[in-house]
Amino acid sequence: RASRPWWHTAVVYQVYPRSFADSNGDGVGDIPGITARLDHLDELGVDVVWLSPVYRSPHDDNGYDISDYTDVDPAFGTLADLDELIAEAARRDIGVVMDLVVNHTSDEHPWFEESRSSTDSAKRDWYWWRDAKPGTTAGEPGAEPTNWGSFFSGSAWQLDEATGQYYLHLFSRKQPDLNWENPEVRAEIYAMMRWWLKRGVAGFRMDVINLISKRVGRDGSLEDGAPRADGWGNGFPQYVDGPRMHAFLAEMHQQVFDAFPGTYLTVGETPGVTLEQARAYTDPANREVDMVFQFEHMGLDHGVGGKFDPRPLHLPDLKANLARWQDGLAETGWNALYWNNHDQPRIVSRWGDDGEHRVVSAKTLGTVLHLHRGTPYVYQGEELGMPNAGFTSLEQYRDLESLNHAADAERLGIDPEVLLRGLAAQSRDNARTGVAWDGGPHGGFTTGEPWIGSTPGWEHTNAEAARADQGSVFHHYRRLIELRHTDPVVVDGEFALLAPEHEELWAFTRTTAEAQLVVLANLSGDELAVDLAELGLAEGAPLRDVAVASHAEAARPDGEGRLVLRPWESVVFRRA
Ligand code: ISL
Repeated sequence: RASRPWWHTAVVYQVYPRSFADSNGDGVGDIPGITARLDHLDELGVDVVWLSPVYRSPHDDNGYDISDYTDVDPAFGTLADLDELIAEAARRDIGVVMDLVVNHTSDEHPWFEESRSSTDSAKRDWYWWRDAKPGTTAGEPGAEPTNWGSFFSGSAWQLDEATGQYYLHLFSRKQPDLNWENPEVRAEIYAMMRWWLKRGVAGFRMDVINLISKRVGRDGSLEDGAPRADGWGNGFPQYVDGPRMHAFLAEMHQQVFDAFPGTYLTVGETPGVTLEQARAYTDPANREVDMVFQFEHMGLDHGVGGKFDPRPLHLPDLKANLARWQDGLAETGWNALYWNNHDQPRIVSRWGDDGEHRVVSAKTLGTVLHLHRGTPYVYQGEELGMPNAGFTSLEQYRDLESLNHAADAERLGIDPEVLLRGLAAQSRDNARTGVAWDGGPHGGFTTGEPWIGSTPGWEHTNAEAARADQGSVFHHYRRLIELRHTDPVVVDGEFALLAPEHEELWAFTRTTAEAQLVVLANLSGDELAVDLAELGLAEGAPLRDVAVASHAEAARPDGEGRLVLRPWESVVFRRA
């Protein structure tokens, strides 16, 4: 596979700049802070940094509401700072991938300001403006052009008093959706992307890219959705994977990436994506994107009331889900592998044990993910085994999804205790506290007052302590990344899930013509005896060589083909 693209063997590290490292003591992370910490990433061994948005923004959604795509927000630094970060990363063979947020802009973007200025503005059609529903009066309940609910509670439509029309915002009111049907909009976006490629970026992570094509009738009509639990309509069928999705992505590829020599990493964030759709998006023959983030596994602990109504994970569901994606994209397309990002609770708290077994459970979760086939993503702090934020009162939350949900809780009949429990388990703020660099105040994230509370435990869970301890989560992730870089079986090996129904054991093999990796992981706090014959592993070369393991002294099979895993222990054997 000499001709495979470089990102097949790469590992990506996501930086959420606001919470990574603060260089100037204002309590907000910034670009010079990232540059100063590049050696941490270099030691970890990652190939790419994906930077969550650093563009100019009013920060209604922490930078996912952009008011200038070609400038850096003063809170994060300057364009010169960013150029320096890109250059310093390149010196360490690390590429910088930018976040591309083009389903919507900020309502403070000049395009939207011009668009909203009058119904016959030249840019009116750059966004989704619609009259109140026929037979209603604008502003009254039920007058919204469709019944779609927003991702962040409430209607997806906002009335603009000045012109008497509504605009669409699938996310916050300050994130109006761009109208991709308009060719001028697309041309502006492609030009902006080329501008970034010229600046030396390694690619793009494309925010909610599968929502850009809305299902719109010839007469401009948009259809209502079926009622959802909160009373609003589910617009998903009207804007997820819409009719012109593939045309838009293919056009983007041609207008942007084909215009520059070299290969880039492109990853689409695609909520609600199906395996079949993902195959089409990532089939190299279609020339759209390299890989997509799927969300099915992230929904496995969501209850009937949605993400803030969590239920326990049933391990066989998770194993089956990832296995299905492994098989589904084995021949065509490519997987993006992740446990965490800035929108999800911390994995060690979510599906590991952030108490007694924090270190080993974080390592084992890392092992199972990184031994799958695809490109793994590590979210800042995951390599330290950082747990959830541990917030216990509403005042501690900053995220607008969480705050809007809290504001809606009474109407939804959610008891305040239940609300706090739901937020503590699932709020996006769990992943947005400052990274703990050392044992100092706020874990050394800032010398000032951080913009959000700090995750307790930085005295022991911090980067300095982790780097000094060969048994840390950090060194385990470093070994997993190194294994991917040195062992082609990790990259290419065919995936086979063993014992799919087992509720504690996660076992699978990765196999090429030359060698096989056998992954055995105990996803429970109890000792677990594994019978190799039952798993079909008794045949073939003995399991002797350990490729990577959660414990310094890894479990070994005894003479009878039995192997006992300690609580949360995992071991990866390699045999020829
Ligand atoms: O986090 C979510 C809700 O729990 C997801 O539905 C999330 O909103 C969705 O994946 C889209 O996320 C992306 O776009 C949003 C932004 O708020 C997220 O941070 C970003 O990752 C709007 O730009």
